[in-house]
Amino acid sequence: MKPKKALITGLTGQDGSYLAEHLLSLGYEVHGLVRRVALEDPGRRFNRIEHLLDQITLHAASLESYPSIFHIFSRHQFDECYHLAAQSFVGESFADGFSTMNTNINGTHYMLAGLRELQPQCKFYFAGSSEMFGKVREVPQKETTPFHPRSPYGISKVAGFDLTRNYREAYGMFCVSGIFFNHESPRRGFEFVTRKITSAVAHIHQGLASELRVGNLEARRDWGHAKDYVRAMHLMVQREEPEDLVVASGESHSVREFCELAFAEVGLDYRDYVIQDEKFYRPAEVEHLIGDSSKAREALGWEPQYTFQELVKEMVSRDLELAGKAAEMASSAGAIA
Ligand code: G4F
Repeated sequence: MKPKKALITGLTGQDGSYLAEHLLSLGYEVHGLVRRVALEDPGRRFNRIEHLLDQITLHAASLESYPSIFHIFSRHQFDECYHLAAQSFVGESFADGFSTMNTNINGTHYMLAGLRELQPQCKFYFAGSSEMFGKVREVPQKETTPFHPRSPYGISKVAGFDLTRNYREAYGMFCVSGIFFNHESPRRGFEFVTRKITSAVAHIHQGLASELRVGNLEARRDWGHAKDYVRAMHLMVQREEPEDLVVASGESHSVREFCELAFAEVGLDYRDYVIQDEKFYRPAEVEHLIGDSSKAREALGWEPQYTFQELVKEMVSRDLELAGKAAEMASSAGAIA
């Protein structure tokens, strides 16, 4: 049988890299849509997918250019398309809401429009977000909880979610959104709070830093492991009928608890190092996210395999390795000087 062919946008990111690995392990032919600048600077941009480069096919295109997306869809047929690419840092969306809206809303619209025009049979997955719940109307949040986004990012995700549903309803395409709560890993970007914390823990432990400045320590998130969540994406696309589903761990922890646990991994007390700094507060905060994913668990037979504690442990351990190398390099540079 011919292998299934999947296109992933955002393949170089945390979720894209884990999803590519997962699909390859299932025998898929995996293609990625990446920006031309990434192809021109593979050393820096492909750090999460270096080990996959000889097993995947990359196409240069921009989510800001409909012709570039149309070009790919006119030359390659796909069975499944996972649209993960986005400006995904909420903090940055306050700094430049226009770029976030442009990439996230138009990018999603161009993908959907291109598929409708050229390959409407291709199944489409949209990476929705628990940020869409924003100022939450109920606890825990589930599929029927109304959205009340609190950032340009959240607003752009609601628009992407609505676009995805509209293509499903208007044109009968298999278009589905995962409403995913926060998911982290050692491949997380350093701007997100979890990685910022685990990286600081490792640097402090190695004597490379002395403090960690963060914003709101009381914000609560439902944090899972990205590896678990990409399995749920794939399962959602395998269903007979498209249905938007919440995927979450069902546990909520504060940023303070994350700090406490991460510093404790190296025997330190976070209170000696963590400083709250107004600079990292958001103009409008999402205070408390916790998901009810019972529908997804039943429909997909999905269960997360990682606990919160295992997630923190794995992230700290990876950052200790990296900081160890950085400390070695710093000391050998000092010896040469
Ligand atoms: O790690 P964060 O930046 O993630 P956030 O805003 O929850 O968004 C992430 O999860 C969403 C799913 O719900 C995704 F859609 C989105 O793309 C992204 O992956 O911040 C988490 C919390 C926030 O309440 C923030 O205010 O941590 C708080 N926080 C406190 N100090 C901080 C900091 N966040 C960051 N990034 N940096 C801080 O110093």
